[in-house]
Amino acid sequence: MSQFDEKVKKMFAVHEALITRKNEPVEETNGVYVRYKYPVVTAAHTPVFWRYDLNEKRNPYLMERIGMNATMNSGAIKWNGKYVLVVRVEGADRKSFFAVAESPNGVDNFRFWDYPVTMPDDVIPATNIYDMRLTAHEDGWIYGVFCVERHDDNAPADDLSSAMAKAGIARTKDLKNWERLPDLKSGNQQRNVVLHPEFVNGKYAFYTRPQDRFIDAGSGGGIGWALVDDITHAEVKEEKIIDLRYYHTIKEVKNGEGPHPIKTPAGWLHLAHGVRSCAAGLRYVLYMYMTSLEDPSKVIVSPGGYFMAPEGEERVGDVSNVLFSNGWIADDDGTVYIYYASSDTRMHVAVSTVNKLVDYCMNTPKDGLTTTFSVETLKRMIDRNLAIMK
Ligand code: M1P
Repeated sequence: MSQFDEKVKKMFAVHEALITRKNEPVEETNGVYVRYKYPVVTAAHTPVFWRYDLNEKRNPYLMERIGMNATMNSGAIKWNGKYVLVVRVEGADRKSFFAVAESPNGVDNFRFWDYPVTMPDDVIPATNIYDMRLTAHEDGWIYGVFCVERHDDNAPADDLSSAMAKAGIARTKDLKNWERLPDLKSGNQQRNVVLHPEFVNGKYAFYTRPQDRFIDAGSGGGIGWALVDDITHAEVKEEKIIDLRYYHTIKEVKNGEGPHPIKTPAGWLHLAHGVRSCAAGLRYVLYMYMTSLEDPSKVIVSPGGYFMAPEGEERVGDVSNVLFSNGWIADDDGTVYIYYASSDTRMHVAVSTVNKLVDYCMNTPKDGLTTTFSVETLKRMIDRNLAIMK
């Protein structure tokens, strides 16, 4: 075997060892969920044949030709018995694209399909697309709703950073062939838009996140809700804010819906991200809330504080101090696989159950918005516990 072939063989073996490595639950700390030790998808999980030209004549030094920078913010769905992620892969050229990775058990052995997703363009092509939320809708289609980013042509000529965010919509039956629908029409910029899985009053329902500017949510007060008659020409005509931002909370600066909510007998279970500002920059954490079965836009419980925050090596990456989730899978036995990205760099999984998550939502004290309220809440817990401990 030539030296080149040996190097190629070794590279494939190292890659195979990485993607087939058994994952391990980390000892439970808070009783709500269990994190898994190893990230489930990293840039190194992308196929060797995406990154290296394997022809010795064209690539005698066996150099990486197409670099992959990150694998993050992934939509998730149980599909043909497999745990499937539509991963946001970001190349070294900063362009994100979607690629499907599937696992037989949800916690390890995620393997990418051979080709990335070919996403058709809308009328005006986008520069970048990312953060797909997958919804198997009761109309029979699987929808992918994602952020579509284009340069803001109204910005001064020397400003090459200003951009416009919109929600792109596409649908599929097989996760391979995607039909692109027109972008969601809206009076403001939108990111973190999510399609609710059921019709509401006979209409498609979207969770929205109106924002004045590309980065700042500005006057967009939080997670919004809009009903749409025709998904093939989706337009936000009326939008109401259902989960508001508040001063001195984990979602003071911004928030955004995560994956579509999970239906439970107690209500719709929601996972979202909240953003606050600090001297180190923005801090993104995950939080939960529940809405009513009768009216999915009506919040019924809002546990205070964060559900998950970046820990250990999760805290460091391309955009440090960030947890972000746009995918989870609820199995028929009630197990919930929460897929989350850390610091815009890699994908992880944490596992819980529907019952535990509902219990968490129902019994975590709300954020009373002041220190006094928090201390009184804490004192009540101490009183009750000391009475038991006596
Ligand atoms: O960098 C953190 C996240 O920032 C954005 O989220 P949001 O619009 O809520 O601020 C998104 O670009 C997301 O992809 C990214 O992970």
